[in-house]
Amino acid sequence: MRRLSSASLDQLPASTARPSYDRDQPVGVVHLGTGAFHRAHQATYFDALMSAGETGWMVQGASLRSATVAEQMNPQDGLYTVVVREGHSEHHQIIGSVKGVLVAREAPSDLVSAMAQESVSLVTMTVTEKGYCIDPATGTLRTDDPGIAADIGDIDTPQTAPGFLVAGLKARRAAGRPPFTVLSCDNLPDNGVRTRQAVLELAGHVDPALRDWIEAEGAFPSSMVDRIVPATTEGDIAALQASSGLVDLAMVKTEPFTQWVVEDWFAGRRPPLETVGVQMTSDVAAWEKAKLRLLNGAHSAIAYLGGLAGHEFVHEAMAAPGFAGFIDRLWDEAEATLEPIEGFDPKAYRAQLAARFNNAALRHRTHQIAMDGSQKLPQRLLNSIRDHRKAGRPVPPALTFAVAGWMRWQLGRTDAGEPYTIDDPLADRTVEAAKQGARGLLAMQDVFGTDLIQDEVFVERVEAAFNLLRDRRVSTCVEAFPNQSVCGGVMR
Ligand code: CS2
Repeated sequence: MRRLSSASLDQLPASTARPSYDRDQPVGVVHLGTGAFHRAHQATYFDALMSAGETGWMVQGASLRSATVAEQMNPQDGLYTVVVREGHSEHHQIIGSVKGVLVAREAPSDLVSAMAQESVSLVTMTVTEKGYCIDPATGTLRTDDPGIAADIGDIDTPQTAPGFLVAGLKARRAAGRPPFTVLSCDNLPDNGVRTRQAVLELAGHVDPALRDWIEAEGAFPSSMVDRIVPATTEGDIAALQASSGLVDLAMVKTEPFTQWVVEDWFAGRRPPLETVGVQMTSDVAAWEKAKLRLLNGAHSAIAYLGGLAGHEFVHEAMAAPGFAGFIDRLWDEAEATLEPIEGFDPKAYRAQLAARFNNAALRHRTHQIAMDGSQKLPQRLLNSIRDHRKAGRPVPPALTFAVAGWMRWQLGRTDAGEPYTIDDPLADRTVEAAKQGARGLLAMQDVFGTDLIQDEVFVERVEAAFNLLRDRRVSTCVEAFPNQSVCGGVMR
């Protein structure tokens, strides 16, 4: 069976949308981390820009470690299908904005050279929370990370995302070119601020003059990104092949919804993203906070509690007894920590989120979201709890219950006794700590900071919830959550 590529595009069914522009144009963007999320999100905006007649916004993709994405995309000339699913409807669009994918580990200097090209004015990145090599609790660069330590020793052969940014900026300065804008597209609060801090700190170790130049000339806008992109399965590829007649190993599946809010702070040429639906603003932080606490906070709660209760997919967990009510309660608590945003209606947003989570056609696996929990917990759940406590309010029960769900997840077995792998950079430590109970986990300062363990009421509540989730069935606990007789002494 033939592979999707420039040469086979004309074999696709007429209903499949495809690039209308000439793809032979300069690269304006380098993207670090060309995973499914990037392909379903940022790359589609650059595709829309070029479809609208803008030129020079092709994306040079890069994977920092694995060659898998390069193997999926390069034989396809960077082309791939975005499959948008909702209910029984399905829409297929070929995206043409990605030129190809470099594997940084195999050829680090090729990626540095790509970043230093004159036509490039933007480096975007989706390297996941752990890719920033920062301490999740404090947001500072982890100089004890082996990759960062290696980058400090030899910045010209970088290994980490901050390392590549510093090496790319160093090469531009040496070539007498202005810096590129660094646009983080990961689910981190103040992602631009954090990226800038990590880059400046690393550059300071390497060359203080380079650090000063980046500080003075560089731009690190924050951004909020949103689109649910479940991992592609072999079944998805086979189904697409059956309808399109071509094999597309780089396809992604997603929902109709997409949102991108970008801080308007650019060094050099700036893509007119506002013409393709991006919200350009001077303040992203409030949007990011709302999205992290409402969408991602609920996602993580569903992942741990739903996963433990044996639900494979988000929509299945949402339909299980007690879950939707529990998530609504969690949203009440998270919403209470948000400041008003112009153009943001929490009630409508929550209703839309519930509908998105109920999109059964997505088949979004709870285990996918459960990954890397230690890196996600602070911004998704813990900071909301902190805000309640700082405001002198009671311990918020649903948020606390969700944190206890993450703790219970570290025990490695579902309600039915099925074992699973805990996919987390700190798994060795979380698994050991969970054996000591909730307090063992709370002592992990890189997750919980130093404040929460001193909040005795919170500690008692989360410990009681953890013990409950450990000793009874998780499904029963969620169902009984609002019920005083089961959760009364514990959660109220
Ligand atoms: C999810 C996110 O896997 C996860 O942790 O919560 O990837 C989520 O689907 C996106 O942030 C939606 O924009």
